[in-house]
Formats: sequence, structure tokens, C-alpha cells
Amino acid sequence: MTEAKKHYRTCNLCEAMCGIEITVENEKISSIKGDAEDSFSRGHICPKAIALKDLYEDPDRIRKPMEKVDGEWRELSWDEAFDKVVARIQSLQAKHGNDALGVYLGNPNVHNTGSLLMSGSVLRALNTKNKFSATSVDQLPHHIVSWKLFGHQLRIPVPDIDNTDHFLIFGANPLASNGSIMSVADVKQRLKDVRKRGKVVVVDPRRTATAELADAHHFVRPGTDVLVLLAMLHVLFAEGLVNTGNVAKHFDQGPMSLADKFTEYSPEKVAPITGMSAAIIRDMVRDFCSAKAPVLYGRLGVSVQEFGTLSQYLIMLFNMLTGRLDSVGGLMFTKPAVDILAQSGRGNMGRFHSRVRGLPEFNGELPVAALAEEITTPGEGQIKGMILIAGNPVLSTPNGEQLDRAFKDLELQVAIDFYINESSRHADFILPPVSPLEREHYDVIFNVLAVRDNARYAKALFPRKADARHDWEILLSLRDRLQPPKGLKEKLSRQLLRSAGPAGLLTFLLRQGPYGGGLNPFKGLSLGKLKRSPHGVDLGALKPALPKGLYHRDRKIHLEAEFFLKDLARVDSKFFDNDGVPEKFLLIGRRDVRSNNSWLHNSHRLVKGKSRCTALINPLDAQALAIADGDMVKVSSRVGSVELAAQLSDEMMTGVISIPHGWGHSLSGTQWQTAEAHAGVSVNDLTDEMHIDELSGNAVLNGVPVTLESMSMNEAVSA
Ligand SMILES: Nc1nc2c(c(=O)[nH]1)N[C@H]1C(S)=C(S)[C@@H](COP(=O)(O)OP(=O)(O)OC[C@H]3O[C@@H](n4cnc5c(=O)[nH]c(N)nc54)[C@H](O)[C@@H]3O)O[C@H]1N2
Ligand SMILES: Nc1nc2c(c(=O)[nH]1)N[C@H]1C(S)=C(S)[C@@H](COP(=O)(O)OP(=O)(O)OC[C@H]3O[C@@H](n4cnc5c(=O)[nH]c(N)nc54)[C@H](O)[C@@H]3O)O[C@H]1N2
Ligand code: SF4
Ligand SMILES: [Mo]
Repeated sequence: MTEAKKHYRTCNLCEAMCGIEITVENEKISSIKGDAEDSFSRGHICPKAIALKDLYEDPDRIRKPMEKVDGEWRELSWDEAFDKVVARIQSLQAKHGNDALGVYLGNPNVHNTGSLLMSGSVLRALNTKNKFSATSVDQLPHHIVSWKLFGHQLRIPVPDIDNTDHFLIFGANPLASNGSIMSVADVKQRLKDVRKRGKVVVVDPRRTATAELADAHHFVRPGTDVLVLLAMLHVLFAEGLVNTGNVAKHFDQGPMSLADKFTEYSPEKVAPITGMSAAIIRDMVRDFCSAKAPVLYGRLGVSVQEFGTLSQYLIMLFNMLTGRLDSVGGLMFTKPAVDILAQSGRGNMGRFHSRVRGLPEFNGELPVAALAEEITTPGEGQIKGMILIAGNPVLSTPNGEQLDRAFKDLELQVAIDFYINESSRHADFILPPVSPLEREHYDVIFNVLAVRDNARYAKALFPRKADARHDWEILLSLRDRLQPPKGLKEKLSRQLLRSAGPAGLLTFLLRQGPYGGGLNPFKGLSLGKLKRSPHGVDLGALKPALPKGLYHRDRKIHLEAEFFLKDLARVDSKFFDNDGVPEKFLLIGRRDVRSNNSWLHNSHRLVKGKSRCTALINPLDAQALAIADGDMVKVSSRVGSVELAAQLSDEMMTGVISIPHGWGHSLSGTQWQTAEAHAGVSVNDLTDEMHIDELSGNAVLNGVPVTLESMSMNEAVSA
């Protein structure tokens, strides 16, 4: 028996960036634990970290390139695969135009150092307008707000959780998600610490684990946060509570001029629609303003709703009007060791629009809610082929069933993924990268969003096998064939990039970054130093950064009231120009600590036990429809219906149903062996691709009108 070896790295599965300690004996992982000495996560992990071992060992994980021939998968060599894929892409684009090729980038790309640093060139080589990503089923509103206000789409301030004494949370459940646009490991303890200093208050249509831990929880009717936030701003102005503090001098125009925008939205007026009483709304604001270091934070529950962008703007405005931006304990900007903002576009919107529905691009990407129609609607620019890079849009984007049908008819589909999922099952080629433990890791993006500045780097635990490829190698190989180097100089520089790899780029980026030694290789934070610091380097608590931290040329915060508040017309027509609230149920999502979007469901330890894909319903609603706990119910929307078991709980607001996303693994042709028993249904067979946040094009995944019926009388189902 060989000696046990310890390996330290950051778990890349979610945004929390937990440090883990992996013990390897005889080439096998014998344990994965939280790294107690990690500079950021202090020993915290969740059950998913251990699934890194399952993922590495999973016999179902694809390890060789594959081509589908007459409906059967066959393996091929990398060179053969690259040649064939590129030939097919080129003939498709030659025949139908460049835009006939669509690209979808899924969430794991941002958790992958090599993909993040090296995917740009292949995307440019593909030269298509039809680029989509998980951004438009997620954080697009945050990018637009930061781009408009602070001048850079990635300049997103995060709650200073370690210093706030009053944490007001709208639409986030960090106890399940482990934090989002707030990279924070060990969030439970950190929230408990906030409570010791003051209060945690949660606004959510469901009494989640986070709400249970909080001092107060208020139900809100899904999709009506915008009204609550407008009323909160109304109270700020009406009760003379505006105090912009240190933020005041950074505005491009006086925010007091906005007062009259909110006069119409008194708490009394919005209360019946939102389900939150006027007294609660008023007290929430007064309480916030009487705390020493309060912060208002809104996340996914607020972003993916009909007024997601306006709501995120109002959240930012509220923080600014109470002096809580760039202030200790408030919303703070980070200072990451790799300054990826300097390397990326600041943002752009509406330079072109989607062909069929005319939805605006943001940062060169179109809203994914428009993907299916771009495939199915004939005409110039119609998408005829797709490349999926680490994504599963059939399960993760609205009206997934329609997209599934659209994918079937494509002339070409290529997936870069190590599983055959519900989307890549339609592929002609699958190019599988190595799994996370076989590559190096440095969190380029989530350090931009972390509650403490820190830097950690880990080499691959297992070197990649000779016949395996990293994501970045796959991307560069495609690019080299699509766009061969023009001369010797370019050939050499590409070879140099390949041999340097992500580590080479990181060496440069760290040196150029705010803690690096610049031209002096012996000074400052370097990759070498990180290699010698397996538990990472703490770079300190977040510090005020204005005005230098602003990206507008005038170094001012642009209020941009016109751009955002023009959407009030839509708010008024939705909520006030009709006969009140519709009768239907409203659907929301939910996350569980043992799931990760639509994948990791092949890890037995993460799916064992009772199925988690249930419809959570308030017992009063269930009673009215004669639904008992465990009964099969049918939930239907404009676009489709699903049948699943009901789970009754008063943690749900009445009139609201919750179904988790990422399930629905029952489709044939996939490789989810373990999940088969827990296939579940896809909630995105209910979400509606036509129901979007019109200001951004972001999908509406929360507050979807649905009907609910009992199926207990249906013998086919009860049998
Ligand atoms: N109804 C509803 N829908 C939602 C949400 C919701 O709350 N409700 N949430 C939305 C959100 S926030 C997101 S981010 C999206 C996520 O949606 P997607 O990004 O489309 O889907 P994932 O489930 O993350 O799919 C990840 C795929 O990437 C593969 N993968 C994992 N790691 C790697 C890697 O390193 N390289 C490669 N090449 N492949 C890899 C996995 O095998 C898997 O097939 O879902 C969205 N959909
Ligand atoms: N375990 C686990 N962790 C994850 C993921 C995962 O799938 N599983 N996914 C990762 C990803 S990609 C992301 S983006 C993050 C997301 O992380 P979070 O932003 O924390 O998202 P959720 O946990 O979905 O919490 C959203 C909350 O919003 C509530 N909500 C729904 N509709 C409304 C509404 O209209 N108004 C209000 N106020 N609240 C509403 C829901 O009930 C839910 O409690 O999580 C990440 N972490
Ligand atoms: S919380 Fe996220 S980063 Fe931490 S161990 Fe779990 S999945 Fe990994
Ligand atoms: Mo996400």
C-alpha cells in the first residue's frame, strides 16, 4: 500500500468556492473533506463536494469522442472527430450562412478556468450572431444594471455579509444554493453571525431553510417584488429616510429628482396585489434605516421574473438612497487578484436583435427564450446547427419540450460535454472533456463576486490521460481548424498559448493584477506563491472602492432612471389596468443542496432517498382541490403540463406551487443510469418562452401562471 496523499483545491461545482482536502490512496480517492485551513471557506463543504469523486469514477461519463451513425454511437479518434466536426460546421455555414450555426454556453463554463480564459477565440471563429447562454435564464438583469450604473457588466457589488447587521434578502435561498452573486462559503454560520449583530429578514413566497433561520420571513406573491420595492422607495421618500451618505458625491445627477416616480406606489396600494401588508412594508423600511450597516440583496427569485431587471435596479437604487453602496456592511465591490474586468467587454445592448421576435442582444448574446423559434422559423439566418458547450437547455430553459423537438430536426448538433444529457442526446458528435479533478483550477469569475478577496490555485489532482482533452484544448483545436494560423508568427504564438495553457495565462494575469508585482517577477502575488499556498491566500475584507472603481469615463454612477423606469408603464398595465389578480396558481422553482441544476444526478449519493421532484403545495390549496400528500397532480400552463406527486407544506404561500428544475431525465437516449429511478419531470415544460422580462429578454421562471388538478381519480396514474 502506498502512502496516503493529500491534495487541496477549490470545489468548482457552485459559487461558494469551498476549499476541499482530497485524500488519495493507491490512485483512488479515499475521502473528500472540507479544508479547515482554507483561507476562504474555513472547512465548510456540502454533500456535492464528495460527488466530485463519483463524477471522476462514473463509468457512464464519456471519455472518448463519439459520433452518432445510423442512430448508434461509435467512438472515434480526436483528430478524426475534430476534422469531421469542423468540416460539417464549415459546410453548414457555407450552405446557409454563418448565423445558421447556433451556440449555447451552459453554466459550468464559468466554473471552468480553461474554458473561461480560452473560449473567446473559437467563438469569434464561428462568427455567428446566434449565441445564447444560461445568462438569460439567470443573472442578465444584474449585468444590465451594473453596465448602466457602474459602466461594466461585471462590476456587480456583493453583500458584505461579514459586516452587515441587517441582511434583507429577496428571492434567494443561500442555505440550499450556497450563495449566488455572493460567493460565500459557510453561509449558514455567517447568517447566524449576522443575527448576533442584528437581523436577517427574508422575503420569499416559500418559507425556505434560509427563511427558517432568519429573524423574520414575509411571504410575497411571486413576480410582485417590483411593487414591494417601489413601495419601499415610496416610503423612503415619503418618510424623509433618504440618506445617500458617502454615495451622494458619486451620482451623475441628484437622485432626489426621482421622488415623484414613486408617489403612486404607496404600500397601501400594492399590499393587496403583493400579499404583503402595508404595515410590514413600512416597518421593513424603517427597520432597515435604523440599522447601523444594513444591506438589501435580491437574487435569482427576483432576477427571473417578469420585472426582473427593473426589480434589480430598484434594489440597487434602494441601497444607494440609503447610503449602503460601497459602505462596510452594505453592497461592496471586490478587488480580485485576477482583474478579469480589464480583460472583458464592458457590455453592450441592442446592437442587433433576434431574427424572429426582435429581442435585443446583450454582450453579443441573444436571450435563450428565443432559441427554439430561431431553429423552427424558416428564412434567412435560420439556425440549422447547434454547438452545446456544457449546457442542457432542454431542461434549463423555458418551454424545454419545444426546444427538444426543435433540436431533433437540426442538420448538425455538436456537444462538448462528458454526459449525454437531454439536449446532447440529439447530437451527431460529442466531444467529452476531462472531469474537474483532472484539471487545474483558479476561480476567475467567482472571486469577482466573493465576500472576501482571496486567491487559490490548484493543479490537476490526476493528470489528464494521453487520450483525453481539456475543454480548452477542444476549443483551441476546433478554432485551429476553423481558422488556420495565417503565417509562421501566428502559428508560433498559438503553439505558445497551448503550451502555456491556463497556468501561463494566470501567471500573466496575476502579475498584472492589483496584487501582482507587474514587471518584477520577485514581487507581489504570483502563481508560484499560490502554488506554495495550498490553503489559499486571504486578501482581506472588502474595502470601499469609489470613485476609482467606476468604469464610466466621468467616474460617476449613472442613475439611468429613464432606461429603467420606462418599464413602469408595463408595471402599471400589468397590475393596475385590469381587474386585479388572476385566479390561477403561480409556479416558482426551488433548489436542493444535493442537486446542481440539471446534472450530478448520476451520483447515487446525491439522488438516493425519496424523490425530490415534487409539487410543493400549501395544505389549504390542496384541501380545496381534494389533494392529499403524495397524490399525483397535473400542473398545466400555456405551453404544457407535467404530472408529479404533491407534497403538502405550509412553508408555501397559498396560491403558489413550487417545482424544482433540472429534473425530467426520463427521456430516452440519455445516460443517467442512477437518475432513472428518480427521473422526475421538467418544470421547464411549464415555463413559457413567450413570457419574458421585456426590458432584458431574460426568461420568466418564477411567477408562471399554472392550473392544478388532482389525478387521484385517474386509474392510469394511481395504478
Ligand atoms: N425553471 C427553472 N429553470 C432554471 C433555473 C431555475 O431556477 N428554474 N435556473 C437557471 C439557472 S440559474 C441556470 S445557471 C441554468 C443552468 O442551465 P445549463 O447551464 O443549461 O445546465 P446545467 O444543468 O448546468 O448543464 C450542465 C451540463 O454541463 C456539463 N458539464 C459540467 N461540467 C462541465 C465541464 O467542465 N465541461 C463541459 N464541457 N461540460 C460540463 C454537464 O454534464 C451538464 O450536461 O438553469 C436555469 N434554469
Ligand atoms: N444546491 C444547489 N446549489 C446551487 C444550484 C443548484 O442547482 N443547486 N445552482 C446554482 C446556480 S446556477 C445559481 S444561479 C444559484 C441561485 O441561488 P439563489 O439565488 O439562492 O437561488 P434559489 O436557491 O433558487 O433561491 C431563489 C429563491 O427565490 C424564491 N422565489 C421564487 N419566486 C420568487 C419571487 O417572485 N419573489 C421572491 N422574493 N422570491 C421568489 C424561491 O422560493 C427561492 O427560495 O444557486 C447555485 N447553487
Ligand atoms: S457548497 Fe458549492 S463549492 Fe462548497 S462543496 Fe458544496 S458544491 Fe462545492
Ligand atoms: Mo445560475
